[in-house]
Amino acid sequence: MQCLEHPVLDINKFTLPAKFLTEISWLAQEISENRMNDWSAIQSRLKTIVQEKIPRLEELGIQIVQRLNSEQGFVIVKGLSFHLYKRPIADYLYLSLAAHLGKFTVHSNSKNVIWDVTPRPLLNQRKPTFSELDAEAPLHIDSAFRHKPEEYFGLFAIKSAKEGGNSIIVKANDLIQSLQSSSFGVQCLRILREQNFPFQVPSAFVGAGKSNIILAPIVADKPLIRFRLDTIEASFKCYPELATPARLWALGYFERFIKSYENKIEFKLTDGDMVFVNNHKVLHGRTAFSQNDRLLLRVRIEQNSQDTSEIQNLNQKMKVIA
Ligand SMILES: O=C(O)CCC(=O)C(=O)O
Ligand SMILES: [Fe+2]
Repeated sequence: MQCLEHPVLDINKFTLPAKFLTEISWLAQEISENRMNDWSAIQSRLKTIVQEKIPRLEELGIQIVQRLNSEQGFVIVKGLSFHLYKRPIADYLYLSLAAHLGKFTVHSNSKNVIWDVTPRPLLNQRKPTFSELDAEAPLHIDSAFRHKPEEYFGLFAIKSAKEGGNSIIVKANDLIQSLQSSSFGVQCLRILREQNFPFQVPSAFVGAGKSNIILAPIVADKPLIRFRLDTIEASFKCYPELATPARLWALGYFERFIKSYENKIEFKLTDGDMVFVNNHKVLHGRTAFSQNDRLLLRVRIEQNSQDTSEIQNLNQKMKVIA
């Protein structure tokens, strides 16, 4: 695997204003206890507080959105040191930054917008997700089963693994371009674009009497790429008639292509680092690890429709942080 350059925003000497933590501790507590259900109201409050008290965090949020919408498609943020605070303060600070990227989505089986990515014993027979295991997570996008997967997600490393647990990124644009360099690749791409593939919807999301799959192409405009092999394979098991020779061939070819693809970007989030990813333009994965206390906090975020004009306005008055 090639080790390509990765984009980093390093925030040196970031300090919170005096008394800030005492002022926000009640709100942080309420958020963590799930006493507040209206996430859009919470987001507006977080944004107002940040604008007034920590404008640097707002500027950083804007910079992150710019990077996510640029050709880079992801950005690593270092130096904030929010992991040094106890939860729920660390959660609060993370959300205060992430609130500037768009609208949080809630996790299926909780009312919370933060999901702990950490290995855990499974309580029922449910199929575990990548975020509950220490195994490798092969390249995928998040929420591949949603009609409109969230545009962005973030991971904040409270505690990273000493060995393994590295993040892998592949930019879909580059992947698609190199797929086009052979005639088999072009053929594969045509099937990935023109045929619908089934994505299994986790049981927690399925209403009574509803189908447990959605059908969508793997390569499209929005998202540019939609891929999660295990959910496609699980759907083929339930609906074998969908596993046509063309789909199986294209999937097999694509999987092998991704495995041997050289332009993978691999990096390790160390304690306190965050990564924000454009989930519509980038595939991500994780190497295996064996450390029960690895803990990343994940948020998923829908893009605000007014983003572009907001970014342009703020761009003009923005100072460069890094
Ligand atoms: O553990 C990680 O680094 C990422 C996990 C992941 O991609 C997921 O839970 O969807
Ligand atoms: Fe993921």
